[in-house]
Amino acid sequence: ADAFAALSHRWGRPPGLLTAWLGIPSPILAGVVAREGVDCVTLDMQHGGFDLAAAVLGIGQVMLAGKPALVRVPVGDYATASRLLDSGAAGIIAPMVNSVADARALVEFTKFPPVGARSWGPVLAMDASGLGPADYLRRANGLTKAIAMVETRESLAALDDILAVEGVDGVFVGPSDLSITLSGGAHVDAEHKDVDAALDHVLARCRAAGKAACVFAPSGPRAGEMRRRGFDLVALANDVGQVRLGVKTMLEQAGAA
Ligand code: 3PY
Ligand code: MG
Repeated sequence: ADAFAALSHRWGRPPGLLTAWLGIPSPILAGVVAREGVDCVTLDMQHGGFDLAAAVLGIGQVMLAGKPALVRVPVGDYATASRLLDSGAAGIIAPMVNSVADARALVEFTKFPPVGARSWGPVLAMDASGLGPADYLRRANGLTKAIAMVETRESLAALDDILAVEGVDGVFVGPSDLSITLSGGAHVDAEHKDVDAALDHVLARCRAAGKAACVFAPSGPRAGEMRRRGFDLVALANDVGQVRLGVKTMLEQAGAA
């Protein structure tokens, strides 16, 4: 149960967790990154290239490194969320959760009764965690996290009701989509002052509800700032940015840039 417990023990407690965020659909890369100092690794099936097979293999590699794997599913694809939990994902990030109905659908597929209606079949999750069926059934709703993305005006308006849905463990702000919706499509700016004000609001409402506040950060410095502000889980930009930064840094070190 180590990789699950590593997430659930620290969930909602400072200091905030830092997650890598991968779109390049390589299970091997997921394992490499997991062995660095990150707290967890998120595989992105919404905008990244991960399909179900690559995500299942990636979850395995991340767990082999002793770290929890989170997966962002495609919009509304809650059936896939169940399959990823069956494979050992420690949490699901669901994009564009705009209403209580969306939040309830997420919970239905990610939590066992009586909270939700998740179907039984956690074969790899039990194998990797060492939990037998009775323990997995008893503990899964607490060990695995259902995280609803708040990244539209509708979602912000429904925030308190979404946070009140039993089984929603936290919300995750998508600052880029939020900047688009808040500006009526005029710009995409993850660090715009309107987004910043919304971030404070989400953090305060999460605190009031006793649930975790998570956020995507487009850069390392911004990730540090979000963590200091009190976010419980912060995504460290993405794999493409990290590879670019690595190449640039090494070129500089080689005196070639
Ligand atoms: C957003 O900023 O909209 C996200 O979904 C984070 O990747
Ligand atoms: Mg988004």
